[in-house]
Amino acid sequence: MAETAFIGLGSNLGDKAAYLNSALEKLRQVPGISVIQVSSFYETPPWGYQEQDWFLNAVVEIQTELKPEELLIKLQEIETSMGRMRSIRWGPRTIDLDILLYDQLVIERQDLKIPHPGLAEREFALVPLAEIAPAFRLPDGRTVAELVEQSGICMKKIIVPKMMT
Ligand code: A4P
Ligand code: MG
Repeated sequence: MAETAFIGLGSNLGDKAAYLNSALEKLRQVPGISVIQVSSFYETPPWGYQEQDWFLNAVVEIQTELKPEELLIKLQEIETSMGRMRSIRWGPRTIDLDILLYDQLVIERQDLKIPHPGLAEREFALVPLAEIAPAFRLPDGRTVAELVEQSGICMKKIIVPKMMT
């Protein structure tokens, strides 16, 4: 049975919009993944390691037949195919694909944590997620909109550039 999942996309090197669009195209081509909705692309200040360029972030809703572990492997293959190198933690990257939510599943493994542990504090993930799925329920029963409200995040703080497709 297909499950609903949300993937966070981020890029802060080179032509960021082209990297996001290319990752979306590659996601569409994966057997067992259907892209349902894509958020706007958001320009966001770097979080964590600050000595780097601003990011372009987005969130995509998918329906997938893949199990979470299989989905993670596919996302990592896409990252690698797009020249992603892992050097500095939280550092610059051509493309970063994170599983934010997968149905109402909770996974607590070293290599896979769902919901994504940073979700509640990260405007760059929460704002695009709330744009496309405010009513989606987290494993704890709260909706995405309730999480945004409780986190005190201001939805208008992030610049939304023109849709670049
Ligand atoms: N991993 C565990 N759970 C997951 C999950 N739910 N989805 C593991 C994806 N991967 C998950 O990730 C390290 C390991 O996390 C993987 O091997 C996987 O098994 P990584 O992508 O190799 O390294 P990373 O991305 O540098 O580390 P991390 O901790 O994932 O960083 P984040 O949390 O992705 O943060 N600022 C703005 N404005 N926008 C951004 O997009 N991104 C980061 C990276 C920092 N600052 C940012 C942004
Ligand atoms: Mg990551």
